[in-house]
Amino acid sequence: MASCAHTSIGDPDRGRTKMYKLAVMGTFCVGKSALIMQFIEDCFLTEYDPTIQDFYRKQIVVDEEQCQLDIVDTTGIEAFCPMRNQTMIWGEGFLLVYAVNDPHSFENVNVLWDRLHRLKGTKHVPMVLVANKIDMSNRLVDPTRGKEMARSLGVPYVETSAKTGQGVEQAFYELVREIRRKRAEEELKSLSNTSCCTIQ
Ligand SMILES: Nc1nc2c(ncn2[C@@H]2O[C@H](COP(=O)(O)OP(=O)(O)OP(=O)(O)O)[C@@H](O)[C@H]2O)c(=O)[nH]1
Ligand SMILES: [Mg+2]
Repeated sequence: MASCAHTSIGDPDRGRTKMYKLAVMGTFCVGKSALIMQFIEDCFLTEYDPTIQDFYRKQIVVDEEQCQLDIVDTTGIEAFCPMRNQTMIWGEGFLLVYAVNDPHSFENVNVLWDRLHRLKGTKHVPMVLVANKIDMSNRLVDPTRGKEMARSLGVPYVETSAKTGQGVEQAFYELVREIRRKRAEEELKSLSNTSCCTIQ
C-alpha cells in the first residue's frame, strides 16, 4: 500500500478539491497494481504479488482543477468476486485493463463491462479501456481490436506500459474527464427536472 498526500482540514484549497472514486479492474496479472504504482509512486513493480484489495489516494490537477483520487486496486481472482462487486457499487469510474499478450484478459473486458452496467443499473458508467504491457514483444491483441472494442463499448481507449510509464497518466486523466462528463450530464438533467417542476 502506497503512502499518499491527504488534504488537511485547514487547507485553503480544500473547498475547491473535487473527489473522484476510481477502481482498476481486469483479469489477474494484467498489470493493475503495476499501473497504480507507476501512477502513484513513479516506479515499476517487477514482482507478481496477487492483490486481494488495496486502497490508494492521490492529489492531482486535471485541466486546472484540483482533484483527490481515491483508487481501489481490485483482485483479478474470480474467488474474490463478491468483494469486487462491492467495489463496482462504490466506484464512480473504472479502468478496464487487459494485457496485450493475453487474449483471455481482452475477452474478459466484455464480462466486466456487462457486470458493471447490471450492478449500476445505468447505461452510462464512466470507463476507460486500457491495453497494458505494450512494451512486450509477444503482443497477441492487435491495437485495431482494442480500438474497435472501445468504440463498440463507447469508452476511450488508452495504450499503456506500467514498465515504461507510457500512457499511464493519460489513462487516469481520461477517466477523471469521463466522470466529469457524467456529473455534468446529471447536473443538467436535475436542473431541467427542477425547471419543469417550477413552471406552472
Ligand atoms: N513488461 C511488462 N510487465 C508488466 C506490465 N505491467 C505489469 N507487468 C508485470 O506483470 C506481472 C503482474 O502485474 P500486477 O500488476 O501484479 O498484475 P495485477 O493485474 O495486479 O494482478 P492481480 O492482482 O493478481 O489481479 C508483474 O510481474 C508485473 O511486473 C507492463 O506494462 N509491462
Ligand atoms: Mg494486483
